[in-house]
Amino acid sequence: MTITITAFEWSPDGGKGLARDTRVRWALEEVGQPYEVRGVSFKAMKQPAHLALHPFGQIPTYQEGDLGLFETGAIVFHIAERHAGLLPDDANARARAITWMFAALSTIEPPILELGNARLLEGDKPWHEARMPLVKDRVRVRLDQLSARLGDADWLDGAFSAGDLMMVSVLLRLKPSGMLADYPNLSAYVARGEARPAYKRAFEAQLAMNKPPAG
Ligand SMILES: N[C@@H](CCC(=O)N[C@@H](CS)C(=O)NCC(=O)O)C(=O)O
Repeated sequence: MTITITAFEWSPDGGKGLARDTRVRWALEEVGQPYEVRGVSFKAMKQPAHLALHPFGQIPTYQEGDLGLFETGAIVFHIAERHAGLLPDDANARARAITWMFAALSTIEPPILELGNARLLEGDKPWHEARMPLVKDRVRVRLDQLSARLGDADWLDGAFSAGDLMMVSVLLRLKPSGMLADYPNLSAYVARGEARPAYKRAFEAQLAMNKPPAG
């Protein structure tokens, strides 16, 4: 059955791979599943046809036969459950890998998103300069803890898993801030993720379809 995902017709990051379709592409590449991509404009994302697929008017979505999914956590989990390669066979190790997926999305990603929003959307506010240290501190607390847990391991819990895929994807969003440079083990962890052939294919594919709007 054909898998179709949606992605920005033109991503605001100019093809740096930070839009969330990249993590879905990466998961599909890791498990060797072919997929098609339908680009959507910002305008189309808020229209009824797309809202039927994604109630919040966002990308990515995932369609496979009569199954329609949104939310990258659910999509990557679905891919990992259906195909070998992203979750361990051992039940406890599998549960821990899933725990890391949730940790990436619900503990690490929120302060990173907050930082991105503060930098991109609030730069002109009179309180911006005063607020930035607080926002950065919230990110640092989590990076300190994650760095301590990872230590000198290659991946968070044994072999590479969907938990690492999600964690690396989330940490990649910190790149523009330069904050990862203070954490050599996390920087190396992210670089290991980026070096995976499946990530490279996903990155190249999103870059190839990233065309600025005409005019
Ligand atoms: N929690 C959602 C977040 C989805 C999301 O924020 N998508 C962004 C692109 S990376 C988007 O569509 N932004 C446009 C908008 O919200 O209007 C997920 O993980 O799938």
